[in-house]
Amino acid sequence: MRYATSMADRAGSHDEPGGAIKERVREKTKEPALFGVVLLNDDYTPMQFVIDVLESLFQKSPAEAYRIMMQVHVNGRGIAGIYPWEVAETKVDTLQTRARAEGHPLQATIEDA
Ligand code: TYC
Repeated sequence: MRYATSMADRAGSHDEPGGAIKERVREKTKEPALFGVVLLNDDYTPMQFVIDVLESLFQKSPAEAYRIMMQVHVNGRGIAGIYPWEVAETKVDTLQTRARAEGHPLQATIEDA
């Protein structure tokens, strides 16, 4: 921590001589926490729908989208992308809205990255 001046302490009697006022200021920047959006396998969602979602919502190339879809199909789960919390939540929301609109049971969860 270091100290900087501001209006923050003017209400009290902590004013420094010459009008300088002490306030804590964060020196180290903190990266936002990251979370993985995990796609789950099911028996009904068409492979092509999963590939389309990976390309359009998770910005994957066609080859990468195919790879991730097959990973989920074979292993039961796979990471579609890694994002800050609110972005991950919105991706899951959009994915489920699109899936339900087309009658697919596709599910995704969020996990610590
Ligand atoms: N298992 C599905 C099928 O055989 C394909 C699939 C892949 C479904 C990935 C969901 O997250 C998923 N049609």
